[in-house]
Amino acid sequence: MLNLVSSPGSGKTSLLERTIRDLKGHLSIAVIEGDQATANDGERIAAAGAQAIQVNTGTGCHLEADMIQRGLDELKPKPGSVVMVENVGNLVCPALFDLGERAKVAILSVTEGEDKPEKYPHMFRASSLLLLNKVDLLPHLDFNVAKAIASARNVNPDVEIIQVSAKTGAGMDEWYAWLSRALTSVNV
Ligand SMILES: Nc1nc2c(ncn2[C@@H]2O[C@H](COP(=O)(O)OP(=O)(O)OP(=O)(O)O)[C@@H](O)[C@H]2O)c(=O)[nH]1
Ligand SMILES: [Mg+2]
Repeated sequence: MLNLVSSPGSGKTSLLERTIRDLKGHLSIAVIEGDQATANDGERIAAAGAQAIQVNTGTGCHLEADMIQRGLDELKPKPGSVVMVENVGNLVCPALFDLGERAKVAILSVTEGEDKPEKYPHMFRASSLLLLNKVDLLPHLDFNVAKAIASARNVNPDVEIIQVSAKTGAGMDEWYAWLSRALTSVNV
């Protein structure tokens, strides 16, 4: 199980949709979607072809382990499958809760500014992997990739970083390779 954490709109659901479509037939993926309200993301995941359940947290700003337990009871993921948890979008509270995941994966998109890792260090320190998303937009922005990478490594020297675009598919093979390694190792 991986716990996807990020600010709202960085592209968590888009990355999951593309991953599900690209890995269809190779990897069984089940998704627990966390949002304060709406079933939008659960519906998007189902349309992409994966089992999904939607958890609405109301006023809550993060998922907790008992919600995951109830979600898993309902999902009943097949042995050998990957459960992707899309946490509620924000860079603060999801960092503090262990859901029983193998790893947290942080997503930062290039429209958010390079300094986010240092401003929200707990989230980036708790994550094993950082997906830097929306790199297709770089030609239109002042975003400095080297600065963003330095900011992430400043708070978490061990974090792995992969530049991706859920829109064009750039870098996604590297993410799938990471996923494949995570499936076969205990420490990611
Ligand atoms: N250009 C571009 N747009 C993207 C990319 N990934 C996502 N988007 C767009 O960014 C917006 C938000 O994407 P979502 O996938 O809904 O983001 P999210 O992180 O799941 O959002 P919440 O669940 O609300 O926190 C949508 O309009 C996507 O089409 C990308 O790689 N490039
Ligand atoms: Mg989403």
